[in-house]
Amino acid sequence: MTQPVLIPVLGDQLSHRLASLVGSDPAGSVVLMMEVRREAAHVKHHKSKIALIFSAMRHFAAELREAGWTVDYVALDHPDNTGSFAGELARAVDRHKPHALRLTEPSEWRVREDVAAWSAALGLPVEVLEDDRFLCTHGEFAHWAENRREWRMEYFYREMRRKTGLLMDGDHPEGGRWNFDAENRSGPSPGLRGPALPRFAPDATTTAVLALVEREFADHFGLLSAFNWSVTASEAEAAAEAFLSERLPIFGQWQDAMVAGEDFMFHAVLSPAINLGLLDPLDLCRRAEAEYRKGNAPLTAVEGFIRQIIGWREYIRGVYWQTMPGLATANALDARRPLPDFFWTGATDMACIADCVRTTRDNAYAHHIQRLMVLGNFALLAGLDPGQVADWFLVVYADAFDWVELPNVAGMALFADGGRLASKPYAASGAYINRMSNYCAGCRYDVKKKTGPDACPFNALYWHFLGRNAPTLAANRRLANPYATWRRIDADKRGAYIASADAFLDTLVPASPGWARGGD
Ligand code: FAD
Ligand code: DLZ
Ligand code: SF4
Repeated sequence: MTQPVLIPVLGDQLSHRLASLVGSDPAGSVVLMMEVRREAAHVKHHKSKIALIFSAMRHFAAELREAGWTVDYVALDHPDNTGSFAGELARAVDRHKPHALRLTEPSEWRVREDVAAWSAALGLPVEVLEDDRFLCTHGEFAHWAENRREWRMEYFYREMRRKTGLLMDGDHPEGGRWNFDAENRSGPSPGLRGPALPRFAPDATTTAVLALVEREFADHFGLLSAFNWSVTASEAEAAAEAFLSERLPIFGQWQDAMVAGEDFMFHAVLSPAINLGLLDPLDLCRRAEAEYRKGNAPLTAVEGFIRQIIGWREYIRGVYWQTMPGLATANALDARRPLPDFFWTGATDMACIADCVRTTRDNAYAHHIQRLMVLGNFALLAGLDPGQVADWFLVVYADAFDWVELPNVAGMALFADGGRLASKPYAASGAYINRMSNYCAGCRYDVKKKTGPDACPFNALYWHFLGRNAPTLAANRRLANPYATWRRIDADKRGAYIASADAFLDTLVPASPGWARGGD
C-alpha cells in the first residue's frame, strides 16, 4: 500500500456506518484501534465496562477485517503499548507512514482536546468528521439554542419528531399529543417482575478479556461475575428484538417503578450498545414505531421510549457541547460535601441506596429512576460535591461517557448548572421513593417519620436542602408550593428538621478518593 490514510476508531465508534469508514477506501486505509490504560484508568472505570469496551472493540476489529479492511489492533498487554492515544498514534505513524489521519470526532471534550494537538505532534493533516450517528448536528443544536432563554427538552423533542417524521400524523403528533408522560408513572404492583434478559455466553474473545481485566484492573470497582453485555452488533440486535417484543408494550407504565432485586424491570438495557455504536438509535426508534403501527405496543409506551432517544439523548448531547468546558466545574448550589463511602461499598441502612449501589456494582447498570430519584436525589439533598458525584457516575455505569453522563449528573440530577437543563431541581422526600418502589418496606428507617434517628433521612434532608438553598431557589416559580409550605412550618419544627438532617449528615464517612482516581 502506498502511503495510506490512518483511521483511528475509538472505543465508542464501533459502527460500520461510521463517517470516517464510509468515506474511505479500504484499499488505501489502515484502521487503528487502541486499548490504552489511560482511557481505562483516568477514572477507574467499572471492571464490566472495561471488559465490554475491549471485547466489543476486538469483535469489531474482526468484523472490519472480514469486510476487507486492514486493521492494526493494539491490545492492552502488547509489550510496547505506551498507554495513551497520543503514544499509540506516534508508534502507528512510524509503522504505516500515513499521508494523513481521518477520524470521526470523539464524543468527549477531553479526547477532542487531545485530537486538536495531534496534527502538530505528528506533522500530518488530521481530518475530523462530524459524528452523523446523532440526529442533531452541532450546528442545528446551536441554532435551536441561540436566543432561547430556556432550553427545554420538550420543545427540542418536537423538532426532532418533525425532523425524523417519527410518530407524526402529517404535521401533527400521532394521537393528538406530543407527550404521554402523565400516563407513564405507575408505582409497582405487588410481585411486579420484568422478563429475564437474553443471555450472552462469553465466547473465547470475551473470556480472554474478562481474565485480562480481572488481572490488570483488580482494584477497580465492580464485579465481572454477572457480565452479560452484548459485545457485537448481532448480539445487540438480539437484545433489541427481545426488548421490542417483550418489554416495550409495558415499558411506559412501569418506567418510573423500582423493585428491590429487580434490576432491569421493563427498561431497554440498550444504552451501552447504543453508545458504543452497536445499535443505531434512529433504526431502533423506527422499529419501536412499527410495533405501535402493527398494534403490538400502545402509543403511550412507544412515545415514551422514542422520547428518551430522539428527545433526551440528543438534547443531552447538544447541551454538553453547548456548555463545555464550564459544565465540568459548574456548582451553582455551592455543594461541597465529599461523596460518602457507601456509594462504593453499599454499606448503608438506607435500603433504597443499598439496592441501587448493589445493582450498580453487579451489573454496571441501574435504571433511570434509580439514578435520578435515589442516588442523584440523595446527592442533591445532601449537597455532595458535583465533581465527585460526576466521577462516580462516570466510573460505575457501562453506558457512561462524559458527553451523556455529565449533563445528566450536573444538570439533571444536581442542578449544578443553575437550571439550564432542568426547570427545577429533582428533589424529593422519602414519600416519592415509597410511592414508586417497595424499598421502604424493607428499610430500618421509617419513611413516615420526619425527624429523629429512625426517620427516613430523605425527609429531613429535603427540608434542609430547600432551607439552605432558599437564597438561590426560592424565586423559582416551580418551587413556589414547597417554599410556601416551608414558610408555613413553625420555627421549632423547622429547627427540628435542620437538626435531624445535620445529625444524619455528621454520620457520613467520606469515601477514599482512590476509588475513582489514582492507583493505576
Ligand atoms: P431506557 O430507560 O430503556 O431508555 C431507552 C434509551 O433512552 C436509553 O437506552 C438511552 O439511550 C436513552 N435515554 C433515556 N434517558 C436518557 C437520558 N437522560 N440521557 C441520555 N439518554 C437517555 N445515560 C447514558 O447513556 N449514560 C450515562 O452515563 C448516563 N448517566 C446518567 C446519570 C444520571 C444521574 C441520570 C439521571 C441519568 C443518566 N443516564 C445516562 C440516562 C439514563 O438513566 C440511561 O440512559 C438509562 O438508564 C439507560 O438504561 P436503558 O437502556 O434501560 O434505558
Ligand atoms: C471508556 C474507554 C475505555 C475504558 N477504554 C478505551 C480504550 O482502551 N480505547 C478506546 O479507544 N476507547 C476507550 N474508551 C472510550 C474512551 O475513553 C472515550 O470515551 C472515547 O474515545 C470517546 O471520546
Ligand atoms: Fe430509602 Fe427512606 Fe425508604 Fe429507607 S425509608 S428505603 S431510606 S426512602
